[in-house]
Amino acid sequence: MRPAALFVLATLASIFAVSMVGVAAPAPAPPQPQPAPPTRARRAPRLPASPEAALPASGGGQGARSPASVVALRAPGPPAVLVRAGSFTMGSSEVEIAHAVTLCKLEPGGDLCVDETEASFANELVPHEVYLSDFWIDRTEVTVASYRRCVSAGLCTEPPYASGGQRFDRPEVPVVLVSWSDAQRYCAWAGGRLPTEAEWERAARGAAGRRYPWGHVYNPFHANHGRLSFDELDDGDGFLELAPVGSLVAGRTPDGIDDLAGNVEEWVADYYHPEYPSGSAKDPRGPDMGEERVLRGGSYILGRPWLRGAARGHDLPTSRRAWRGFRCARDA
Ligand SMILES: [Ca+2]
Ligand SMILES: [Ca+2]
Repeated sequence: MRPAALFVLATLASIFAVSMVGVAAPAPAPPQPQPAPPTRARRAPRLPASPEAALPASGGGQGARSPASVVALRAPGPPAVLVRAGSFTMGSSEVEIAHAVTLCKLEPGGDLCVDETEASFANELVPHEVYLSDFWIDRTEVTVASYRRCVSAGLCTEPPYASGGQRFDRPEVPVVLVSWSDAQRYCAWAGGRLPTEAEWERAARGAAGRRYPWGHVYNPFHANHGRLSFDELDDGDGFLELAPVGSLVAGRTPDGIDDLAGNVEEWVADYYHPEYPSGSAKDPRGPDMGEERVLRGGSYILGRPWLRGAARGHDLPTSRRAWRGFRCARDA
């Protein structure tokens, strides 16, 4: 189902991700029965024994540089945005998924994207009508500064920065190296909860189903993204690794929500299932059980197709990644 080229990419990417953090050069990754395509899903099987293995290149230092083309304003705004009740279409059609493959081919390593890549986006099927009640969602990803308050209160777990991720321990950037339970615990402490997958998609795509948080057309300066390449980091947006939350104002949704595409991918509440239930739904909360939890929005190591508002990632809830954080939601 998947081409050898993609397997080679996934294998080399694994080797690269580990070698970048300065640990002993690993033996080539053993062949896997079902090598994953170049999506977030490919990272799920290689859970690190320690957080170092989840850390990307250390060359970023503070992870940012600011070319003149990037306006790094962190304009103050409300901590949360109210999304009014209504219906929207969740998920993607076959045509939209084919377009995602086209987007993949535009990446630097796009020659490795073939039509079979379509399989990796098939988890967005099928489009279905969802009605959501009013809800609040955080305007930004949860920052290190905010998360630290919960740690100080004795209710949240300190992220394992000491294991090689000290450069991510900066107050203005999103907290990373957090498990799904860490995220859930923080949101409860803050008086909320993780957004449902449907709420997250509604926030990112709006009621009319735009492709990206800012609109329908990809713009590399509107999100802190990465790329499909052996080097997954891309500082063309001004940031090699984490950006302070709300840095890319042009990528804000019309509702005023920041970084729903890129920077850190975000845990949401739902268990992951590779296909949506058919039929319409009201305030869906996902499957009753599962092994993995859903991730949304792409990150600073992923390229354009994975930054779409409909794109879905997934991983074990105990996993911790240097490109993964969360934001909270609340009932209205
Ligand atoms: Ca970037
Ligand atoms: Ca994000």
